[in-house]
Formats: sequence, C-alpha cells, structure tokens
Amino acid sequence: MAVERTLILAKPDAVVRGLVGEILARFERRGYTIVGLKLMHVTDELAKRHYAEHEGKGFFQSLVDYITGSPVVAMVIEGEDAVEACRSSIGATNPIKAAPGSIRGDYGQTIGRNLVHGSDSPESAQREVAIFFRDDELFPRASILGDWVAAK
Ligand code: D4T
Repeated sequence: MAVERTLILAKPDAVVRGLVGEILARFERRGYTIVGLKLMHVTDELAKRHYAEHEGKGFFQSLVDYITGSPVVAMVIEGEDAVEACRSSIGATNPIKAAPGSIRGDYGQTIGRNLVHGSDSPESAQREVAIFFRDDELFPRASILGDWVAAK
C-alpha cells in the first residue's frame, strides 16, 4: 500500500445531471481525502493534452467535444492506493458493463457519456494532476486532516 494522489473529473454530464455531490461522496465515504477541487472549463488544448493517448482514434473528436462542452468539476483525491481504489469506485469504461454499485454502473448508460474520469496508473495520475492543478491549488493531506492522519 502506498499513499497516492489521483485526478478525478466529474465530467459535463455529471455536472448537468446534478451528480457531483454523489460522486464526491463515494470517495469521501471510502475514507479518501479531497486535496484539490474546482469547477472549470476544459479548453480544447487541455482536452487534447489530457486525452493525447487517444489521438487518431475514431471517438477522439467526440471525446474532446464532450469534455469541452460545459464545465467539469476537477478534483485530486489522496489516500492509500487511491488510483486503483478510485478506478474500482468508478467502474468499467462502458457503463453497461460497469458493476452495479460503481458510479458508472449506478448512473450511466453510454460510453460517450460515462460521467467520471479517474487516472489509470500512478504515472498517469502525476501527469494529469500537473496539467489540471497548480501546486498552490493542492493542500497537503496533513493540513486538512491534522491529527486524524495519525489516528487512521
Ligand atoms: P476515462 O479516461 O474517461 O477515465 O475513461 P477510461 O480510462 O475508463 O477509458 P479510456 O481511457 O479507454 O477512454 C477514455 C474515454 O473515451 C471514451 N471512449 C472510450 C469512447 O467514447 N468510445 C470508446 O470506444 C472508448 C474505448 C470514454 C472514455
């Protein structure tokens, strides 16, 4: 087990459908800490950097149009094995295949509107956190939890 940070996006459909609180709550209730949080517009340039690995694929432009279409809520979640744990809370990429109980399994139907993004590895997380957040927008977990860190 290692303490990790991961980038989570509540995508435009989650914001429009009023599911941001529900999504945040899933991670908080598992014991993870929100160390960065903002409502923001994803520019075309940011979307293309974030999804660079998918450039050239058939769904790339619709993915960029979707993520840039209206605001997202970006958050950085920190805790033990946060990358893997958050991915399991989010569920499979295609909501139809996502397990009930996961965010996509409970609220999604369509791969092109799958509500949430979560970094898929610690290396991706580092890269993605750095493109969405400046260092001074992130809080050390200890400064949020104080003595609770030692008690956990
Ligand atoms: P993200 O990156 O949004 O958390 O999704 P995943 O990590 O679960 O899945 P991914 O990177 O393979 O896909 C990124 C994004 O593209 C959309 N997509 C994907 C799509 O619209 N059609 C497709 O066929 C695939 C594979 C959904 C998620």
